[in-house]
Order: sequence, then C-alpha cells, then structure tokens
Amino acid sequence: MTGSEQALHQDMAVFHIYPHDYLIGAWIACEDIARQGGPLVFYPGSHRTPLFPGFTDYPQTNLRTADPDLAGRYREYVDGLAARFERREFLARKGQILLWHGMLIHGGAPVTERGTSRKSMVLHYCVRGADRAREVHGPFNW
Ligand SMILES: O=C(O)CCC(=O)C(=O)O
Ligand SMILES: [Fe+2]
Repeated sequence: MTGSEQALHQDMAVFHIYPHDYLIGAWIACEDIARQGGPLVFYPGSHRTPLFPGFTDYPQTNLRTADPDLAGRYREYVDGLAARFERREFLARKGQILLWHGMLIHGGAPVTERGTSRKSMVLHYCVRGADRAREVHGPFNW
C-alpha cells in the first residue's frame, strides 16, 4: 500500500539461496507509481558484483542472521558498490512488472509526500531446491 523505504540490498543477502544466484524478483505495479510515494530504486549492472565477502558461511550467514556489526558492514559494502552504477527509479504504470536478478542492488526510495500510496506486490522465485532456509539456524533478525 505504501513505499517500503527499504535500505539498498541484494535479495541474495536476504534469502538463503544455494547454488548462488538462482533467484529472481518480480515487482508488480498495482497502480501508476508516483515519485513522491517512494518508488523502487535499482542500479542496472550491479548484479555482476560479488556477494559480500563477510558472509563467510553463506547461506547460513546473510542479513537475516547477521549480527548488527556484520549487517552494518554489509550496508557500507552495498552502498559503496551502488555508487559505481546509475541510480534508476521504477516509475511504473499500473500493470508493469520489473524482473530482477537476485544480486541486483535495489531498495525503496524515501516517501517524500506522506499519504501517497504505492500499491505494489513483489514475488520472489528460485530454482526448486535452491531455497536453503530450512537448513539455517537462528537467531534470526526476522
Ligand atoms: O518494494 C520495495 O520497495 C522493495 C522490495 C524488495 O526489496 C523486495 O521485495 O525484494
Ligand atoms: Fe529486495
């Protein structure tokens, strides 16, 4: 219903996927998306960058299981990578869909006008057997 304002990340750092990279996201615009509603932001080409080296035992360790120090270092890493690429906003028309690679850097832009809706739905797909979440032990951040 509203913009996520989610920090920049790669979905590979949020899901526990192995073999690596067998993950895509699908972002579906359920209405025309306004800039002030905090659109999806993404950095074309950033999916070719390496996974954060601090996730030494991925898929066990990623943002979902990282302690605050490691999570902070991931954010610095990904912000530094993103700065090398062009920033784009997905100002979609209702019904348009963006499909992205699990390593593409993306997030939610700030909502600059409170009360502006951003009706959207996201689905994530991986190859059968690549979601290793059930093998991962906590504690979990979510
Ligand atoms: O919709 C957004 O603002 C971000 C969503 C996202 O990062 C995701 O679902 O993977
Ligand atoms: Fe994401």
